[in-house]
Amino acid sequence: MSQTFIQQRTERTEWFLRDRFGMFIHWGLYAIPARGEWVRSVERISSEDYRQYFDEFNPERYDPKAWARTAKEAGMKYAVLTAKHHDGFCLFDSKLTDYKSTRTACGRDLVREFLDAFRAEGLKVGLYYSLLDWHHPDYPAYGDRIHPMRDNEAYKRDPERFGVYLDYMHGQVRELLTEYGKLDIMWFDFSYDGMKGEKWRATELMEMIRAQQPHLIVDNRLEASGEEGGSIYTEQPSLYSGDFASPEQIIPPRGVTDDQGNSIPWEACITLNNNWGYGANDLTYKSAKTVIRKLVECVSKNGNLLLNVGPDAAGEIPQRSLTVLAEVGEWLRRNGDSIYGCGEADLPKPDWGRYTRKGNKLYAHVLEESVGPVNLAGLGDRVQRARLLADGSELFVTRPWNAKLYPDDAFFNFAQPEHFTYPLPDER
Ligand code: FHN
Repeated sequence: MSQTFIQQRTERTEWFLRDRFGMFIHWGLYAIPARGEWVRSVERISSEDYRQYFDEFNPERYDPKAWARTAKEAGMKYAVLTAKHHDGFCLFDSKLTDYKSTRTACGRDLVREFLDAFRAEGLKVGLYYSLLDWHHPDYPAYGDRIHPMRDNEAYKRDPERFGVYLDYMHGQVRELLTEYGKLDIMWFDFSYDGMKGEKWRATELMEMIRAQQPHLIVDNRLEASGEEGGSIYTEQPSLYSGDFASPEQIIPPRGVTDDQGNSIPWEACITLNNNWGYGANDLTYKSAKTVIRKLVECVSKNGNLLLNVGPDAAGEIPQRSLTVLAEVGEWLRRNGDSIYGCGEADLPKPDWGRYTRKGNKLYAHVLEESVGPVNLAGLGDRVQRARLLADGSELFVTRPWNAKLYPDDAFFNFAQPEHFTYPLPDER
């Protein structure tokens, strides 16, 4: 693929790499059983039995404006909502199916309300769209097969039949791109086994996407999954390799680079508890401290964090999620300069934490309790001054007591000057 392709990808993702922190929202019929979004497959729920959730779905407390305020106050700059997950239920008013929110008791176009509310709060907006579809009669999963995505008999047996599904899938993506205003992200999910790339007619799909919304950024899962990355990691990315890699429930040890070592846009998608969809009994929520540390780690490696919430069947984000997000937002209100617009610092990771960098500003995230001054090893005289970002207070930068031994070291200390054991600048 040409440098122009890479250059266009760089231009498209400029806002994405600046914003760094987004909200992932997995919501749909599976919020009623409240055992995660794979419940139909894992528990082998038949189409008939799963239909009960369609018949009763009526999220009366769905207030996307409240969701948008929550995301904004948490310091999130963009949000991605499931427009359709693997169960095939559409949260938007698709003309290609009746298996949609506007045909349930709520009668609402949940996607349109989400987009309007989050745009009104100034957030960028994205839609997740499942390539798999356990409901559509022409998708291999038709019928009640456990882990249907792994069982592709229908495709092998009758590609024509699967082609009918692909026309449906492409048609719905076109609906989302042409009837819901300017979108910022399309988050496809996911390729697997032999189902990747042209098996989805991905070139045709990407050409349509680029024609309809050329600025839109797309993830890499038209040819990849959460575990594998696809050609975006290579020097020859395909047309449908996507604009960013999407490691899932992990933060890559050294960030994400192509096979030439060039950093490429990436976003770690991570759940707040252990479920993407609402899990009523899943109380394994990460603390705000953990979320902040993971956000710092992503940015220190040139990546984004897409943090997931799973609203309940009433349409509300769980209180435990709200509590964590509020605390993260408080930290970002005071320390967001060290996250937004920042990236890796091209310095060895210090023992005490991580660096992020923006231009000539270096942010030292001291994550380990330090005994005495914090060593900015290797930075020596390059550090002109230090300030505590949260309140702007001065931190004295000192040189080691035997500078000859540590010529490239500099230290700063959170303690007040009288606690210093080193000569203060004016005493040198
Ligand atoms: O199977 C899905 C899963 O339900 C969830 O949507 C995640 C989010 O990235 N993607 C797939 C698993 O990789």
